[in-house]
Amino acid sequence: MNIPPAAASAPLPPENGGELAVQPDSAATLREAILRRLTYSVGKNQASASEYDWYLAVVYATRDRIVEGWMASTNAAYVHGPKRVYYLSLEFLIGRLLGDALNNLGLTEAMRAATRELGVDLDRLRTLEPDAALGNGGLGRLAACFMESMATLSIAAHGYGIRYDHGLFRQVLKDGWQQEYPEDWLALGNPWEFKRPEVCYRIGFGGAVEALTAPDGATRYVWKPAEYVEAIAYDTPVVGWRGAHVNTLRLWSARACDPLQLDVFNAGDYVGAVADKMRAEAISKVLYPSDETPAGQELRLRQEYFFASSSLQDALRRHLKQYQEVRSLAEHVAIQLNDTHPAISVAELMRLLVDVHGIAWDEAWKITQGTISYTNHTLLPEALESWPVPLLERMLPRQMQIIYLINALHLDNVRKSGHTDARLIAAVSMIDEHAGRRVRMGHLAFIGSHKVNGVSALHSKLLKQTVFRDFSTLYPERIVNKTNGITFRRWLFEANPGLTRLLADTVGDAIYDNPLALRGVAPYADDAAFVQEFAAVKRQNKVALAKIILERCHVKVDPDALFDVQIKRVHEYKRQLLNILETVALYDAIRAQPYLEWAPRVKIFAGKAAASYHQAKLIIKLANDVANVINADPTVRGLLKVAYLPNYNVSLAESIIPASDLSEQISTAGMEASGTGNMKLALNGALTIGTLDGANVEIKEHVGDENIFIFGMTSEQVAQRRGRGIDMRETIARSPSLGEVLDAIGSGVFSPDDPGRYAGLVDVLTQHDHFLVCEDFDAYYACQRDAATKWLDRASWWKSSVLNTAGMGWFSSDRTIAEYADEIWKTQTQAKG
Ligand code: F58
Repeated sequence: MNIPPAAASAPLPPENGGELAVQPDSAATLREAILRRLTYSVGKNQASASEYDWYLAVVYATRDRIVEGWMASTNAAYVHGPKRVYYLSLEFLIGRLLGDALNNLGLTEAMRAATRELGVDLDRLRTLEPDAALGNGGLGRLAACFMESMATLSIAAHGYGIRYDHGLFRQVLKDGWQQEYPEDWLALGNPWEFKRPEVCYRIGFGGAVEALTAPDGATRYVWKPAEYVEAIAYDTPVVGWRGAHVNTLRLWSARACDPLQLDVFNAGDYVGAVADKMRAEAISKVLYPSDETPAGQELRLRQEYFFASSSLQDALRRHLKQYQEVRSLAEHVAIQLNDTHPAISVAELMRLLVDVHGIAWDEAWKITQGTISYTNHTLLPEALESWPVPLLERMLPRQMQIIYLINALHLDNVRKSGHTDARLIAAVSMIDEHAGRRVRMGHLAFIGSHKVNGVSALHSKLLKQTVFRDFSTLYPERIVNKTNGITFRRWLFEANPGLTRLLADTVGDAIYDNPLALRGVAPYADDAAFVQEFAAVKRQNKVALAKIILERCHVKVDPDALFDVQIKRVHEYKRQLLNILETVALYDAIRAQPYLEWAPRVKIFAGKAAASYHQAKLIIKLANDVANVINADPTVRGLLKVAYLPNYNVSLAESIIPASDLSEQISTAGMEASGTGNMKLALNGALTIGTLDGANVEIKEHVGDENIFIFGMTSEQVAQRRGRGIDMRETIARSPSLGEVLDAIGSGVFSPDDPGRYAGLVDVLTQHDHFLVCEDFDAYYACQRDAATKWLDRASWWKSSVLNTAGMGWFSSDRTIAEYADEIWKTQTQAKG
């Protein structure tokens, strides 16, 4: 895709004195650059180069074009002193970087031509890059979108996280069962990163705290850890749109202070000699190891502290270098905690300020609160982190002392402000006394922050009413909303070049710099010529996806059928099960009434279940069992097909999303904090079928009620319904269709090899349906029929589809980040377009 230069009015980056950071290279220059890199960095000549060698040479040549801008951006932050932002996240789901970098540098077409001249295909090379899957799902992908938007808006930002040796597992479907295999994204090295061995911090664990009395009588606390681990920095440049600004994603890798115990080795115990090294390096080995065992829990807490402490030490070092003192930290630095995983930062920053830098407690507390803010991503009680007090006392004794003191002072303030009610005091305490004593990390993050945000309007409202109800009464100004967004560079320009070209040709190049310019497409929703081209782009994307489905699922699908897509982590609250039940009901209906005009449909699923989440894994198996039966049934005559694409990741999402017609966003209302897949799909012209949950509510407002299919209970109705109990026998008795579906699944129609496989699952739905699948079933089924009716009236469908794309500009993560910058971080942005 050839992206035109920015409009003359677009502000130019300050660090280059008004010049665009990147002057587009010609294909000839790039070709030379690739060949130089092939020779001097990869050590190969053209004759002996493998595809992967070419890939490396292309990445190096691309990276070279980022590095100068990177240094300029880094320097500018020291010279001009803008407020810096540190985004602390245990997850960055960045995916492949080559397409992103080329696209943002405006070099995609020149690079394509350069590689073609060298006899290699750029698109093929791009597929050789492993997906960097350093995250589970939405939370991690949001961090990646935010990094790109912060660079685009020229915010002086660093992302801080962990450089896991193994990211999210690779999912294989064996006979429909999920199997997990380690992901080895670093097996062939990582050409994007720069190791910084000189940036190394010692991170302590365990030991004891000594109280020392200074000559003036004051007490100083000195933590003497029993063990140290080193954190080594690896930097990846993150280039913003049009290459104007480049930020750093700094990921920490754990290294033992001593590579081995020589005396133990010399005594012949070769395994024992490296035991300490193994223990230290386990910290950055795997993303979210299972926290079901005590050992696993401890490792997870070690990860959290390891990355929080190294990031804070690094941020303080940079601040000291620039300002020679730490007192002005809150003026110059904003630290955003992505969920509670980095919440130990509150105690650690206090420790660094008080114990290491000698700041008095009260002043240190002001600095900490002024610097830190926290984003909540879930209301699910089981997902709210808390750590056993004994574990914290053992592993981080000084931080635990600090937490106790923060809590005591906080509860004092609560009492002083007239709230003496014991229930409220217990509810806002950082220590949960219910099931053994535990530290509530959400409370710690809340108290240590000047702002706390939810990720959609509904979620922020519910935060105030539920998880932080009492806090919200005590600190009414603290909770704000920042509805999530997505970067259009990856999720529209790169993933859907055909649609991007059409949109730009129709309403102009403004769409490249101003997402709201997409509104200009709305008047074309009734324009037959435009709609024809719009539909043609979609069809082309569907043909490409059909090929992937054939290759990976061995299912042949018709690109002219309605592609009905549910792609996300598999979780009961997301209700993949509701979708499967509807699939079975539709299958029954097609067979019962073959003479009706059915809209041919392909149900496409993709998503991973957490390795220890047995119910979610059973749901994946059910989807696959249902697929096998339906796909093999000739009486369906191809009117319904089901495909479960294995190993969902960012790259697969980039192929599925542009090819989707219908986007399934059917969580139990009140349970999906926001969703961001919903935004990606609607932007690419898919119509949403969904509940009034998370950001669906705002998507509805932006695309218009006629262009979205909303069904089911609202969050208030969900709360009421649960209040009446979650036994669904009466509900099922009222819905013959649901009853039949449950009978079929429960009696083994889809699992003849093991007829009892789903009996337990059906029992849960019948008698303990916490996610209210049964209660919403009829409304969902009816809404799906409305969707089918609209599909059969293609003019109406395409009109709605165009209006979805036209209405989604507001969901750009540039808008979200600009809001964080204005209202939370108080840092200036270099607004685009
Ligand atoms: C997601 N959370 C929310 N958590 O579910 C989604 O609604 C929201 O759009 C997104 O955050 C971004 O705000 C999420 O992805 C996780 O992946 C957990 C991380 C910790 C382990 C369990 C999963």
